[in-house]
Amino acid sequence: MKKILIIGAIGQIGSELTMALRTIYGGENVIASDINNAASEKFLKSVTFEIIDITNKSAIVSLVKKYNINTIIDLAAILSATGEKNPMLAWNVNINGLINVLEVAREHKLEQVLIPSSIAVFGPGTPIECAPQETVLHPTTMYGITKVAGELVADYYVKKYNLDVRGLRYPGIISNETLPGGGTTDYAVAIYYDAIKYGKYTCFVKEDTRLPMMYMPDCLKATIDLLQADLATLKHHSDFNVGAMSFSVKELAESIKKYMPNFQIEYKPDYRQAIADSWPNAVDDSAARKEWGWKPSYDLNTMTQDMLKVIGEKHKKGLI
Ligand code: NAD
Ligand code: AKB
Repeated sequence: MKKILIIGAIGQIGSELTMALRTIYGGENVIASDINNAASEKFLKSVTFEIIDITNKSAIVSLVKKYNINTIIDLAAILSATGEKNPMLAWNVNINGLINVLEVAREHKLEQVLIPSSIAVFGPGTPIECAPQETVLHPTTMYGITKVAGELVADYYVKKYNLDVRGLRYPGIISNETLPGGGTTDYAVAIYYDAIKYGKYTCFVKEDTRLPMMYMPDCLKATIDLLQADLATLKHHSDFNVGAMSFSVKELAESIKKYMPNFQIEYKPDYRQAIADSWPNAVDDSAARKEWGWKPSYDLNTMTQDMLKVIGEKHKKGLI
């Protein structure tokens, strides 16, 4: 049985992945942790939760021993936009934190480590229309640099120490439970909240900005499917491209207008435009499809319907 420690568990992905894993492996086998406890009361009441700083290796060791952990999921990160404001913090959390996790896993003979990567590994020189699995990786952000280095160091532990490390390059993740934490693709979440709350949105990238995106149910499915995939079928380890949909901001706004005809959008691009422009429009995820059967379920229209429904209900209840 897996005994999982999730680090970075109260973030956008962790808050939902923790709950999904609890239903599969049982609450007692999924330990949530983060650098602070700024999560909802509902979340903190329903999980086993520990405060931990991923840059403190001995703190990770203590939790591994305390709970007999055999699997670590490292979601602790400083994302692209915040990373450009504090590049050394991004390096420290994303790389030194990751190396702590890998070293603890090696020294304590853990069974598995899962570390997400990102489309931020791409940059100038990557084919823009559909980034191949194997391609030029010259990111322009410190976040992207940490993700490329993270993939390389993770694959090093696979080859050198036979450690089972897995990872996937998430596109922008869109969700309605926990707000995203300082990324460039955050506009694709904020637009739905502002549509419901104000009927309008001011977007920080231009209308023709097109990026790969994925709805949270597909993100959870991809993560859990990779976690559970038979190691023998994997040729790649920490760098799987995973795609679901690709749309411009204009197309996103039009999908909202289908259900909210009076919705309005204006554009005031800021420093995040350059980051978005350095990433591809879509990714080729045929390796993930072939090696562990990846297949997304949601497209732009089905996601928009669900996002507006869920956020609309929250707004009616006064929760947002
Ligand atoms: P998030 O910013 O919402 O959550 C990250 C969490 O890490 C936060 O709860 C934060 O408190 C925690 N954290 C920060 N510093 C820490 C430290 N020193 N010790 C312990 N915890 C710390 O991020 P997310 O969107 O949930 O991302 C999770 C992973 O997925 C990251 O590796 C990220 O790079 C990757 N990813 C996310 C997206 C996306 O669109 N959400 C896209 C691509 C990749
Ligand atoms: C960000 O925009 O930084 C993240 C990502 C794509 O990695 N959402």
